[in-house]
Amino acid sequence: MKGKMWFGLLASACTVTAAPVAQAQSLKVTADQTLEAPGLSVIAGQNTFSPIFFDEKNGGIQIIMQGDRIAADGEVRLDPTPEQWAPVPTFVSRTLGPQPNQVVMRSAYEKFGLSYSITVTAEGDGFRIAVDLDKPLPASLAGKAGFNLDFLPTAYFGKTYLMDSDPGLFPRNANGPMAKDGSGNPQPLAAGGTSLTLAPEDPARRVTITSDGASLALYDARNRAQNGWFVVRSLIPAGARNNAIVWHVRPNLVKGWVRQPVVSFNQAGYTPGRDKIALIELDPAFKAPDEATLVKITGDGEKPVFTAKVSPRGKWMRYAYAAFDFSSVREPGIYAISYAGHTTNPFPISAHAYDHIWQASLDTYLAEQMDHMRVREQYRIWQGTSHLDDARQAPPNHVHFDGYRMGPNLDSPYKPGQRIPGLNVGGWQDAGDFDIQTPSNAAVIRDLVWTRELFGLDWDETTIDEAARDVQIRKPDGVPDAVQQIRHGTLQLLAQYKAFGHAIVGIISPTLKQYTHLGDAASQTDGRIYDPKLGENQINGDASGKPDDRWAFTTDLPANDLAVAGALAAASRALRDSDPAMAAEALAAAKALWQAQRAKVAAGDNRGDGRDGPGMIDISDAMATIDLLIATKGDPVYRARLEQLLPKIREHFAWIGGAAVRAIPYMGADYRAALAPEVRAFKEKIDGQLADNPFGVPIAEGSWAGSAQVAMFGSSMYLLHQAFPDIVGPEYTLRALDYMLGRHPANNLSLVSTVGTQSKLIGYGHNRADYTFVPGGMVPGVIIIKPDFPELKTDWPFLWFENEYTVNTTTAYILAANAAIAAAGEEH
Ligand SMILES: [Ca+2]
Ligand SMILES: [Ca+2]
Repeated sequence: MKGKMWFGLLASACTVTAAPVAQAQSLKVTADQTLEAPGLSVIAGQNTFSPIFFDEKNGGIQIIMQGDRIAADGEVRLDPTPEQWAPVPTFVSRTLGPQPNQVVMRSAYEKFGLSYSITVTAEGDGFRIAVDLDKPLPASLAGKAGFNLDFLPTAYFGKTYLMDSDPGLFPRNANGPMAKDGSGNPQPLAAGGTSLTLAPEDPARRVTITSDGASLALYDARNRAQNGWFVVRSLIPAGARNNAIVWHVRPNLVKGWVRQPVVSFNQAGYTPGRDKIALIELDPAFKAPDEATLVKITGDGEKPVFTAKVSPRGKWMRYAYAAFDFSSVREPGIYAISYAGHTTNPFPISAHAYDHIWQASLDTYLAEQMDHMRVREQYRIWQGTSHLDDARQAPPNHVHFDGYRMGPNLDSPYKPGQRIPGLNVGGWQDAGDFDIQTPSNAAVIRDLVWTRELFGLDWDETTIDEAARDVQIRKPDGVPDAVQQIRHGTLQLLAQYKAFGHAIVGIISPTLKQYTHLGDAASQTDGRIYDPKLGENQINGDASGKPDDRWAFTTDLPANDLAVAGALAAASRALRDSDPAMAAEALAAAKALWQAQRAKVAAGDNRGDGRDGPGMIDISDAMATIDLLIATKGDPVYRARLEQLLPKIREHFAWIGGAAVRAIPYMGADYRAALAPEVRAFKEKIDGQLADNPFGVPIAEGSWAGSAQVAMFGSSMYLLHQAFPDIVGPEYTLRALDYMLGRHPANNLSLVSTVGTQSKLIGYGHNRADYTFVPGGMVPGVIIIKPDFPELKTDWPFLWFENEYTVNTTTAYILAANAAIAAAGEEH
């Protein structure tokens, strides 16, 4: 099979060396059933399409080339440019094939009567893909089903392609052409050839695909949706079965390529007295020096000031790690780390290093997410006044495309489609989409109240005028922004309570077309209340005939009620001075919501909205009880309940432990004595778990990256440290800060946009189509592409599981950052 035509002209330079080198570079199957060569991983059927989000660009056959995952979703698809919610195949199995270095993936579209295997076999210095159908295509799929392989747009911007010998440029912007039939389908950029080379000029990105039989087409799926990729496709010929599609894929292997070390540290720098440990992430094939040097940078240039041996930190995922400890350097200044011939970007050692690490999260990101307000920052309007037409009652028995679902009972006095007055106030748009998720809104309130109670949080940089629905960033109004934000969230939670007598699941766009909205929140709906008596384009005062008002999903879920009870109890404390009437109303609602859940909690009613894990009812009950206990300064009702909850606190200590110690001042000495062994046991357990990775924080390995868990870990450990300083030290909280601000796998960017010397500046916020950021937002961070590839893309904004800011992740950061500042203050 070597020396075939597809091997091509470009290979000649690489093949002049002797056969053993080519041999060494050919793909080999691993114990994890991936195919690996130096600088190349081909993974098939390891990451599957999501049951909630469908196409996440993390399924099928994927190619990691010289350290970047440049291709994904190699699968049979029913459309040349499928969108996120288009039909996706069901993963059936992954096995090793009968030939050496061969992986066989089986998939199916049951609904369409299509099942097949895709066989990936090492071939030369690339691989062969063969699609074998169990039966020829059903007539309904002829001319529709094809094999697609998606290439990451940012990997190919500014580069060229060759379809056979016909050259083309990858467009920087989606520029069509579109089919003229009004279908909304893009036409291919190039088609009709049997050989396609992507980026022939770039050895790090060059991939040649040759098809036996079926011709190749190249599409720009961004013509249909901004998050589309470049799609290479062959249609499956009618009647074909075995070898229905055969591709030979040859990613260029750069001879001797080794991934360069990633030196990761806190991009905000370090306070002089604290520990300072950089981690070095190493390709196991890299010849790693055993020393690193700290250099100091002044107006006269840079000079080495400290050199030390690095200490091995073991292997984790596909990399090896080493630590460079420069804690002994305390002199304020600008520093950088020099390792293996490369010097990092600079960072400060300074008593002021953390003076401004969380403020943008509060005064800019959270302000930008405020619903029902106009948000201005000097010349820039972040959004016009949004969603004034909230909200209509969602119908029963409805499964919504974003995971919301309504059962047969509405738990609401309103009829399906009926307008619910009063909901068009307060709250935050949860994330890069524009819905109000009640539990995350409740978490934002709690985080802000706790940060204020524990650490102050008197920052004022923003004018917030609820009556005028007006927000102006960079214009202090004399009122702490946190208090104003707490009030803004409370307005929404109380509005829900007044309308329904309970918390609801949330408020979201009724149609997919509206949901995919990108840009200004104010234009997601027309802001006018839907009146069915008006024609679609008719307007009458504040009403219109457009049924674009968001829907309220009103199911009464005990865990949500308790989350809201806790948030309202917390809010009552924060608002006591500035708005005693609202504080009293919030506390009364919190008590009533808590009381109304007693029978359901006793019955173990653990219903969720499909997003919550099991056990949430106990966690929510404990959290609500603690916030009510604090709000009532030790009401015996909540004391008694918290005593009863001790076994649940023990069971879910990672979630509740930090909160549990906040209750100590209101409980008897027995309570503290009961917690002490739990804290000790938890510390032992967590130390054991954390030894599994070099970063010293819990790293999520699921389908959404875990910066939020790291933030919660940081603040919980600080609360445990405060209450039991002899058991838990401040180092966990500082490690959490280090992780969030850059000391994490994959790269060294701070996960909080604009915080630190280098941060994530291409995020999945409302402005993601512009490849920009919302200052202060924290992204989820590093995901594990299974089986072992840690990924945080730097230049592509559309992977929500790595890049999407959420409000409660960001407020969890505000709390954790303040805890870390306090922890750093203890280390002298
Ligand atoms: Ca303010
Ligand atoms: Ca409307």
